[in-house]
Amino acid sequence: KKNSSESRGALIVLEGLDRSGKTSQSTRLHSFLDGLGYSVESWRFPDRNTGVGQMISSYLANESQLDDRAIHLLFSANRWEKRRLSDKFAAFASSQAERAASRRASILQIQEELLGFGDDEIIGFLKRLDSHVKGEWAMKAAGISLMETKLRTGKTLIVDRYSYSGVAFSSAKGLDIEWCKAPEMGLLAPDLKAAERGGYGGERYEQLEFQRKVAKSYQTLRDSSWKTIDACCPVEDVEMQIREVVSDCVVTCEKGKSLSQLWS
Ligand code: 2DT
Repeated sequence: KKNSSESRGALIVLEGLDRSGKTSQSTRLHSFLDGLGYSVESWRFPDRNTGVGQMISSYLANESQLDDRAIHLLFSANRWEKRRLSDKFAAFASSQAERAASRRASILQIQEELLGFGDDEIIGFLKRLDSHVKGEWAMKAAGISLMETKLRTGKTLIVDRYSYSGVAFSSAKGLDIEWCKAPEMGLLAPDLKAAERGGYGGERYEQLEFQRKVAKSYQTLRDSSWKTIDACCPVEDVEMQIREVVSDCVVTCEKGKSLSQLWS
């Protein structure tokens, strides 16, 4: 694989209105990067598989009603919960940090025990930490996010919707934009946001009038990592536009562009 554990992967976010083709484009992009030899993983928000995700899913399907602010915070919580390493690993890491600090176990022994976790990204990360710092490394590992661990160990993440959807959709309902941004603060900022323009959407939000408001909210969130893709043309053309901006981005990240946090 091209992204050796030495260089980091890119955090690529695809945003856009409903039915703008994000999901099929993210699949196409995944195969493209995979074909170039990158190690890639695809995520999407909302992640409907978690407990919070199930509440979101039933809200979107109009099976439950929630206050606008409550659903906003659930969408945000859904990103924060994905940030965490598993409780099991966090507990393990801090107990091992203690063992290493008091020299009851060598770094090597602990690394071997880590193999039981089977998450090669986490192991790879821990192995590269400076063994001279002794106990500190496991502490660091316990505090670092799953997303960051993956990126730092060379995995490129393609994320279908992220905080921008969170802010754009909720502020389109009339909530204050700064209030909407606040709970996203501290999540990792993407290296590239490919925002698809054009196209729109049986779920709750798929009405033209509302989509127009969302489009307006997206505009206010634009910054330098934001590349607009014209999604009105044939899918292959959209695919090419995305390939171009992504190719630049993965190379910059490989060369060591630093990670930052929202909303910087
Ligand atoms: P999908 O159809 O892509 O699953 O999205 N949404 C999404 C929000 O309102 N806030 C968020 O934070 C996110 C990630 C956009 C389902 C809908 O959920 C909206 C469309």
